Amino acid sequence: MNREAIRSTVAKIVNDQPITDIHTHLYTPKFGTPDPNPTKVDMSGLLLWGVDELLTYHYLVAEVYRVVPATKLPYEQFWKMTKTQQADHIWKNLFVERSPIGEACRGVLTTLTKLGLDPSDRDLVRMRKWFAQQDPSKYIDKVMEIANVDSLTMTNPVFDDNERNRWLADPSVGTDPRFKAVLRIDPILRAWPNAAAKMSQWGYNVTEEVSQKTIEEARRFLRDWLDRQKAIYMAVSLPPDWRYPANPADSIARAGQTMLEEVVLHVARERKLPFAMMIGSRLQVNPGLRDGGDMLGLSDVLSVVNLCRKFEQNKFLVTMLARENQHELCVAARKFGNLMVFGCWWFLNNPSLIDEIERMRFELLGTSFIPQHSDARVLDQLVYKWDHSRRIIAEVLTDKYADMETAGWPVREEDVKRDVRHLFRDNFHEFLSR
Ligand code: FIX
Ligand code: ZN
Repeated sequence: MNREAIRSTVAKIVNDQPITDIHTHLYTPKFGTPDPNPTKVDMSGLLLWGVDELLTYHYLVAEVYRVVPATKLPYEQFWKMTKTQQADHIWKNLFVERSPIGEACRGVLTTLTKLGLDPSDRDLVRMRKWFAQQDPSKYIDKVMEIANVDSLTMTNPVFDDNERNRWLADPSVGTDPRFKAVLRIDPILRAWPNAAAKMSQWGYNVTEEVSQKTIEEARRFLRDWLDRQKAIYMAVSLPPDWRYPANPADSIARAGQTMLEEVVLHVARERKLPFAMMIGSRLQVNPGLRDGGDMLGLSDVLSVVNLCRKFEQNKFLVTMLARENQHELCVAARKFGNLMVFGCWWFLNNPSLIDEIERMRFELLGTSFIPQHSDARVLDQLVYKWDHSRRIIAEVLTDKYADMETAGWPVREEDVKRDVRHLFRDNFHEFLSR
């Protein structure tokens, strides 16, 4: 096959491959959709969708404050605006008065175009009318079909009151064949004293001091929620200064380490579930931007190595936020079969970085990794996040297959199909069931 033939074959196979999206912030319709004029913002419906949610994505809120500073529009004033007013502000300043060339802006355009809504007439009102006609559950099917995604993995933070109360009120809230749940437990490792206080309010006999009783009760807590959610893995995000083993002088980090070793990894092993670590998020450096106020920091791959070596019976799904950690993480995965590298997370989810990272991963890991996840917070984002990533991954794969062909191993369509199936679905499912 010449390069052009390889390119078109690979592009078609990558496009036709249904994807299991292993990390999103999307929800089943039973979790409700936001009330346009919410009385209690933090108790609003959780499934975000539609053009105003697309435009008020926290990536774009952060970007609009680059062009209209808080000295001109104080944050609290922005958050008092209705979602539609916020969306109008972002559309005007990032799309109309400047070219929407940034990845998050371009993503909105790709989504609107692939939904058949030509954004070039810049008429938000017309587009809002179209979205208002959609039924959330049917719309999930439509978006999954356009994005060619056949399974969505939620992120279910049990320490979030709005989320937890919905599970307690109706455990079937997560029951939807299109969605799988993930037990997200950041406070247990990031701030054990706060987590302990909440868990004891919920009837678990735990204390800040990590006694044997606390360990037993915390394990019971995880088992209860894994059963309630039928979660397929447990997950946390960790700060750049997370270390394993923890700094002995830091009592909170030490408590977090004991909870990790004695509770989280113990129950994960018992249930044969992977433990996902998303490492490198430095939270709320600018609280005014709310979800848009987090950033990244260089993290420690050796801590991941220490954990994989010590807990060889555990399975670890790992993604890191700093570009500078990607090479070392790839090499760490060459040393530990219980380490599955996944995704170009958050600030890495940009074409130039996806290209660089995937190229390096194919060269160091062959097809034994999970190239991407969407991290979609708004349902419609699935359309652009997978469209953009598929194109880049197909380009990189084309180069790799062309090099393989030059080296004397002919490219066969059935082999490409098998490899792409591994990358976008089977590596994850095999890792879950291993
Ligand atoms: O911790 C996470 O799951 C992050 O993905 C999110 O918190 C982050 O805000 C995000 O949306 C990244 O894309
Ligand atoms: Zn996420």
